[in-house]
Amino acid sequence: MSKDLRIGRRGFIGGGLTAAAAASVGNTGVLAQEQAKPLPAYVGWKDPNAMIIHSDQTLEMKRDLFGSSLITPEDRLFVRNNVKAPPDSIATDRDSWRVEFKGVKNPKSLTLGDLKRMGVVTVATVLQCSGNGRKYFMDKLSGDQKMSGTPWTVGASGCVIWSGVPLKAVVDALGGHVAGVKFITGTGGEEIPAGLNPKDLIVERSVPLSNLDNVILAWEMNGKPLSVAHGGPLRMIVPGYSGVNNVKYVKTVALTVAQTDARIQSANYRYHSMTEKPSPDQPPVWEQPVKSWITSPLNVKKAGQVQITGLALGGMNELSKVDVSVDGGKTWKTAKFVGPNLGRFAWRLFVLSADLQPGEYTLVSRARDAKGNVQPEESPLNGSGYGYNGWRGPAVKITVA
Ligand SMILES: Nc1nc2c(c(=O)[nH]1)N[C@H]1C(S)=C(S)[C@@H](COP(=O)(O)O)O[C@H]1N2
Ligand SMILES: [Mo]
Repeated sequence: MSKDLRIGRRGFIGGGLTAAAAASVGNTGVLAQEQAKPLPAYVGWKDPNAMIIHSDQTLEMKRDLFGSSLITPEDRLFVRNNVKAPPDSIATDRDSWRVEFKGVKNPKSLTLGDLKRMGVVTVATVLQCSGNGRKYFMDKLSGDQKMSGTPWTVGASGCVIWSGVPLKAVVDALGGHVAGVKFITGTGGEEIPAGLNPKDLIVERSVPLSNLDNVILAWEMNGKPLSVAHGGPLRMIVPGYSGVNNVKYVKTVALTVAQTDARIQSANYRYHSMTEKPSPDQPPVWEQPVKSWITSPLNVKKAGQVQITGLALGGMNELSKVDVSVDGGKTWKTAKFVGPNLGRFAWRLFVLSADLQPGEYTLVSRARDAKGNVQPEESPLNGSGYGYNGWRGPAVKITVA
């Protein structure tokens, strides 16, 4: 039923209604269906009231739940699996989980127990699906333009604290990397069903070797052993890089000369135009761009003093400033950063105190990083809807009475 509605929604768009009208018509129905779905068993412990269930493999956190304490609790954090998640039994004996290290002078298989003896660091990062905000691209499609993928708004994101061993410490202990390598390639531990081509399904991602000082192999999230849903027993974290590069249940870490030819690297997660087919020579989805959005208020307000709050991330860079507009981007005021700065890979909370008289307001925010990159009004459209960081898309319309 919900599948039919989805097809119906695309049908509407193809059928010549304006994209916005189609989205609002279609969406009410799709949302109603989504709310009715129960949580899938492997994430049955999530807060059911916090999640928008797009499918069993794609669960988004509701926008009004970002809160104002920076860290996203695990029971609300979005979930995205490209293939079916492995069973919880892979984490029965966590310390015996094995990881194969390749592309080092002394290649070796190490257990999680071994890794825990080699070093420990913590890092706060924004974990965000590469397609977060795809809905804002979809809303603007015209004519016969089509885009597939989950229509995430802002909730395929969270800021979490990881603890684990720096990959550099492991590579050093194994004699350093062999000559000529250019990438760090992590492989997920999902079992590929027999009869299917592993290259088509395996979650194997390559990122540039320049990340060697940042990457950690994490066994803990927000102070607890990492759940299987979020990649336990062990996950490769590439701080600043979008979701897909953070390989869950990592079972092989290889320093490689070339990027993997797995489909998820070679064809998927590439920036390509609406008309091009994905190919390995297009830019990969790696570093996250500077981005922000309003988290409160999201609806009707009483006239008077209002604290307008939001979240901003700099991707690879520190943030320098966030501006907020209550008139849809005509005029801007600089917001204040609030609370601890958990480092350049985390997001920051910002607030603008405003005196709002009765009327209609459109709240938007625009972040700038320390290198001078600023959020554009709209992100350039790309065929798969990756990397949306426009300030216009997540605008909030409120009525002040
Ligand atoms: N092994 C493995 N790692 C994976 C995935 C996956 O399907 N399998 N999905 C990726 C994608 S597309 C995203 S957005 C994030 C989602 O992380 P989360 O489910 O912990 O929120 O994990 C990434 N790492
Ligand atoms: Mo993703």
